[in-house]
Amino acid sequence: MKRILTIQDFSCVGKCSLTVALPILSGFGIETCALPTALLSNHTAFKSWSFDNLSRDIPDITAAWEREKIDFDGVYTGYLGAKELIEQVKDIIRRFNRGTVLIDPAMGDNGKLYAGFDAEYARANASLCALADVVTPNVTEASMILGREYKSEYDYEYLLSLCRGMADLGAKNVVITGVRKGDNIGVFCLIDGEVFEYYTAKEKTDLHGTGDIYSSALFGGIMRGFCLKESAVFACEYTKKAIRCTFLTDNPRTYGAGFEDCYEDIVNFVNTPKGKK
Ligand code: PXL
Repeated sequence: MKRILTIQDFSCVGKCSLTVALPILSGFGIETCALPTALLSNHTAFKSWSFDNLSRDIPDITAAWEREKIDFDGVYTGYLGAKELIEQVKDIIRRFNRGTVLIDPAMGDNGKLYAGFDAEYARANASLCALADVVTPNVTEASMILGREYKSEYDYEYLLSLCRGMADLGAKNVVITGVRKGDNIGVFCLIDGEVFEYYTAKEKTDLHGTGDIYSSALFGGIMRGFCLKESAVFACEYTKKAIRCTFLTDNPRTYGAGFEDCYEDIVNFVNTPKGKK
């Protein structure tokens, strides 16, 4: 069984980051270790929250891992929460990773950075994205990291230039998430230097934490040996279904998407015949 490390915040309420990544990656049959970068009462799309930056704990944690000779078959990072964590995460990847790196530079959406982040934080993420085998920004994140104009209406050339910009930073493959195309939503990717796009019908409302569901499912697929395209397609379909499942319940939308209700899709995907891999 593959052992991976995911590094993101722990939001106690409102499914996102670790509370999404842990169950999804476990569902893929992957041993999932977790390093929380910050502890929040709830994510920052609620009206208020508490926030504790855990960067002070990281030196002791990594020293213990070193003593125990712990390492990982892959590292997946998401929302971090503070600028100093970026350098710490880069150091962890260098010291403990011996496989695939997925960087989801979670920091904003719809043209705006999340509460607590500024342009300096966005730009500082560029050097982390440089370490990625796969980087999964949305259009907002890619434009902010690259210091480019954000466009809410975009075309093929704009998306391709964002991908090339991310690749120029050093990211080997780029998956731009949450890309709108008419009534559809999906991903615009640069995989091994070639464009790949995949879209599904867009559900009626945006939901919080769906980028985390996408990246977790994508990383799960990759770590179970599916190619990046196959994993990207599955992650689109799974995210869409999780959103649809949410609307079958009366759970308030801030609490996150109902990915638990379509959990069996992960197991079915993992068991897809070998030819699909
Ligand atoms: O990836 C979304 C996310 C993760 N973690 C925290 C957040 C958000 C989005 O707002 O606030 C703490």
